[in-house]
Amino acid sequence: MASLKEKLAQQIPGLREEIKNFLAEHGDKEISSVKISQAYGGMRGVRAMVCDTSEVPPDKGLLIRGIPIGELTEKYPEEIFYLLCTGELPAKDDLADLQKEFSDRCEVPGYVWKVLEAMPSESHPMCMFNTAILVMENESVFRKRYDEGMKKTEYWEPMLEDCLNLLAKLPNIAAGVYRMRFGKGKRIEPKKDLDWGANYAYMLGVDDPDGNFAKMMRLYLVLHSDHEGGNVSAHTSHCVASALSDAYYAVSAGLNGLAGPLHGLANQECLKWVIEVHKKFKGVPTDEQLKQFAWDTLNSGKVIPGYGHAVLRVTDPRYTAFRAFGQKHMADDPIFQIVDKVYTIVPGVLKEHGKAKNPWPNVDAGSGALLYHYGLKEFSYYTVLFSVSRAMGMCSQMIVSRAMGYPIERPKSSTTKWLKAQVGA
Ligand code: HAX
Repeated sequence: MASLKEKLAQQIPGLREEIKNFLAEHGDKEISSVKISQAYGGMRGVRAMVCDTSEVPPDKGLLIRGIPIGELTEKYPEEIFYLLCTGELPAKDDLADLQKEFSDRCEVPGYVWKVLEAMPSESHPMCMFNTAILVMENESVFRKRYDEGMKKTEYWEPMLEDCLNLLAKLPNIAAGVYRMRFGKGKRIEPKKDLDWGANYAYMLGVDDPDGNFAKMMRLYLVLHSDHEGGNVSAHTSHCVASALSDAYYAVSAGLNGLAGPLHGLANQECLKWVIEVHKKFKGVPTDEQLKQFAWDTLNSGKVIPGYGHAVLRVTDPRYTAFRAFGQKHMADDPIFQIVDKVYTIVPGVLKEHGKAKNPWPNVDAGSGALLYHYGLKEFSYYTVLFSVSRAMGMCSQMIVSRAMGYPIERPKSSTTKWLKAQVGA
């Protein structure tokens, strides 16, 4: 931890000064105005919060600390976490240091397994995963230090400590949930010498003779790590943490949002849709068949999962990265071929349908086919994989927020009566 903590300790005083001066000079200037339609419309496009770890320009897609995600696909997830927190990629020694921190802290307290074992056997894997995180709240260093009375300027240190402890354990917990929930046999203990992503792949127990599943897992964890601050999971965890709730409360809360079908659960829905296509047409359909299937989905009042986005207006570069991996490693797999064909047909259908503001694929459109190829066929587990990765984004955002001393969130809501009065309606 020395390196990441030292790096943050070096950066934080300068960053605090920068924001203080910026606010003193420009704090009164306006950056956004709000229409009534936005107040009723999920606050789309309202700029009213700060997130420095990443941004999503609608015409480009995810930039992590200014670097396009497409340029980071060969990195380890641990490098991405360091980048999210500090704005810089780690040097070789710093990466080794962070990997050792994760390895040293990966053991999961025994009571977590007991709680999971006591849950109904048909519990959703996301509910099991989020419960495991919440039940570990008792481990929070932040809460203990807060109860002892720590200075506000020190908040980020135990927050970092909690986040490292939590992130280190997530692959172990997630793999344990997989094996328990889907009857895969005993839990597999972590290997101390494996990196975070490869260890997760190893503990799942998926056969991986050539190491490509581990490679895919690292890519998966890199691509899902963060997506600026306004999405449901990031915003929820940020809001909860702003009350000085610790990382266990805040990450669990954020992931409960990720478990919704319009957000992280979409990846389970996507592959389900693709498998339905495969089953119905007994293989890869023709263009016409696929077009008709897409129309049937829309006409039955459902969305086409994996397509559209609240912010993006181009093909999600994370989808592009998964597609490139699929083309390299599984071009002959019919499920991957269907996913690829969907990309050539569905945007046209959605454009003709005329509702979705963005007819292009998001990250969830491609990831499931890759997991399926490697034998991870339990769709309801897919959002847990997403969660392990997205926890890095939530944690980095919380560390930065505590470092900068950002206050409790409290936007103002309005009644319909008040809104009507404002416009004389
Ligand atoms: N298929 C059919 N209709 C769609 C659609 C799709 N893929 N995407 C959007 N629309 C519809 C919306 O349902 C909405 O219809 P109503 O006016 O009848 O409510 C209309 O088009 C306008 O929606 P929008 O402004 O383009 O999109 P939103 O910001 O409201 O919603 C969603 C963004 C991602 C939720 C939406 O595109 C969707 O439901 N997509 C399918 C589910 C999905 O892929 N979710 C994962 C998103 C990525 C993510 O967060 N992962 O975690």
